[in-house]
Amino acid sequence: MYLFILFCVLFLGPHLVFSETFPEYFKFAVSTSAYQVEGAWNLSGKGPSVWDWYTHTYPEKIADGSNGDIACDSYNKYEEDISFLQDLGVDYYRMSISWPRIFPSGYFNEINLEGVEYYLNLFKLLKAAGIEPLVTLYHWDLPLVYHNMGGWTNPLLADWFGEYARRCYELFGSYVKYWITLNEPQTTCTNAYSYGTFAPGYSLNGVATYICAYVHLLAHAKAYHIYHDEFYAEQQGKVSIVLVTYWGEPNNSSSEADVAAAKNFLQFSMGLLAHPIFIGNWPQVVIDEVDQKSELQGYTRSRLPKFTDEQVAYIKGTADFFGLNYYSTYMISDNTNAAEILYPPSYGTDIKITLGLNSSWPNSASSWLYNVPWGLRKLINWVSNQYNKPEIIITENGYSDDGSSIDDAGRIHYLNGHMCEVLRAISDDGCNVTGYTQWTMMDNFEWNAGYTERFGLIHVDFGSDNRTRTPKSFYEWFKNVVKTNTINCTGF
Ligand code: PNW
Repeated sequence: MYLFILFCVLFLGPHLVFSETFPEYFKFAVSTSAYQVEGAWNLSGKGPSVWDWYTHTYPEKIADGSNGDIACDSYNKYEEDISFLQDLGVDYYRMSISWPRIFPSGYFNEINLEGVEYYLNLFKLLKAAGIEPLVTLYHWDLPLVYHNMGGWTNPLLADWFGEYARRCYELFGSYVKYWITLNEPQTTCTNAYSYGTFAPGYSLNGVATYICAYVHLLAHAKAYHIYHDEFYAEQQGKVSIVLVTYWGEPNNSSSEADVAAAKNFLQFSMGLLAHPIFIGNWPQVVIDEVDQKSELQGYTRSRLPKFTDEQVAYIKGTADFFGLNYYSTYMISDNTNAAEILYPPSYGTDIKITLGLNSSWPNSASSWLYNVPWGLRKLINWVSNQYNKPEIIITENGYSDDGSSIDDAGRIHYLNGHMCEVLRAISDDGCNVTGYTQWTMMDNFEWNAGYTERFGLIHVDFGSDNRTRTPKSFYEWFKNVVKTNTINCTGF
């Protein structure tokens, strides 16, 4: 009998019971960002951001010609938003502060107290509801003046960002214990500075791509050090950054070239930002490839800006956990042809790969988003192995619908699969994942897709003046997972 019980505990336990229960310390959250939900773009003293300028100047670059002028109107409806969060029972709420809402000129010569008050009220209400704020300092809404001075290609932005971070720690640090400096520099440096699809719409592929990453890293490190030098002793919080990549699976796993190509892809996408922070300096493969190619292209210096030894040391170790976003996977093939293409220079030809998809993967309302749950487990393992087993918080993962129905079976399917893979990464693989954040709490302004792609667990009626919020089916499903701390992974 004892032997039988021992057998059950040791062998069956982890599979039958434990594999479906999240660890006790595990935290659940939902996420939003300021520009995507707040609205009130020019009210109560707020200054303009690069997204205000971009959507107003180039409406044709947004799928439905829309903008975030009103968005979900969360500037006025935050109390209702918080009551939804409370009802959901989440441990955290990931949100961002709009820099130009509190410093309208972008600089620190004037402060908009109404904007400060807004965030203080929000944090107080969250605390009262027992919800921990996880606050992103910068989620893409750069004060317009900095864009006019070159934005993320201007290294001085690192100092301005550092000062902005200092002011936020001073103003809000007694309420906020989890800070994210920057959201997804990878996405900014590709979509916004290389391909021209996000504000400010720069098409400076292969050059600005790396300058942008360089400036983000200096800015992040500055904000991290300011916290630890000036605030940590009193505030005792944690500071990190949110990084994203697709998982890259070798197209043909028995082809050495494809396996190497998939490795390169991950170093160029995730490694570009994570290696300097978690290991030190750019990944060697990025240095080698971009330097060599720049020379072949006749540049007098590499397109990859170099860090000094002091900068390498300054950036290294500036994360108290790993903020990881995951949405989808690509099949990666080696592309030796790209190695021969010299002009125009591009990030894509630097990596020398071809991106592919598997036709069996279910799609979403976003052309780039497929339902590939195992990619998340592989990515978590890859991050754990590359960066010495950091604490990982999944800071975004989500699925888009087209807004036509609140019956979102596709979302339940996507998130059930992904959350089960997170659980396996913890219980079967021993990765240190401590939290999971669903993107996003409610339908909102989805950047260049406008309101045509909806990631919310709450539907928002953008045609109604009061932006009526209606929970989708996934809402109750997620609420139950949060409440019971368990998930049914049969068939996933
Ligand atoms: C993230 N891609 O952006 C952002 O942090 C959110 O603001 C955004 O709403 C959410 O994901 C959904 O898109 C991404 O092309 C944008 O792979 C684009 C990609 C990934 C993430």
